[in-house]
Amino acid sequence: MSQLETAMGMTIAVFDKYARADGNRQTLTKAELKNLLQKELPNFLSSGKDKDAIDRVFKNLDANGDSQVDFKEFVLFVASLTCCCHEHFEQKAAK
Ligand SMILES: [Ca+2]
Repeated sequence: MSQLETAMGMTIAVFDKYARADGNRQTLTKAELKNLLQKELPNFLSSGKDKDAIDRVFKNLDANGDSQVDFKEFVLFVASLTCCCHEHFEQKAAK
């Protein structure tokens, strides 16, 4: 597999790993999302480890408001986070 194919496969695998923790394997509950963020994106939450931070992230990700984060909602989040990283590194490179 190419690097990009591997990255796509890993994104799916990470979602699946946390989404399967309880009941519905197609979606992340707030508890599952919290677990995922703490383990997979520890730096993302470092500024706010409180419950409010998780609540805010969950609300932002749950675009259709069904109190679950599905794969589409998750992958959009990963994509926008990746864009932020890209911008960050471009700014660094420009200096
Ligand atoms: Ca949702």
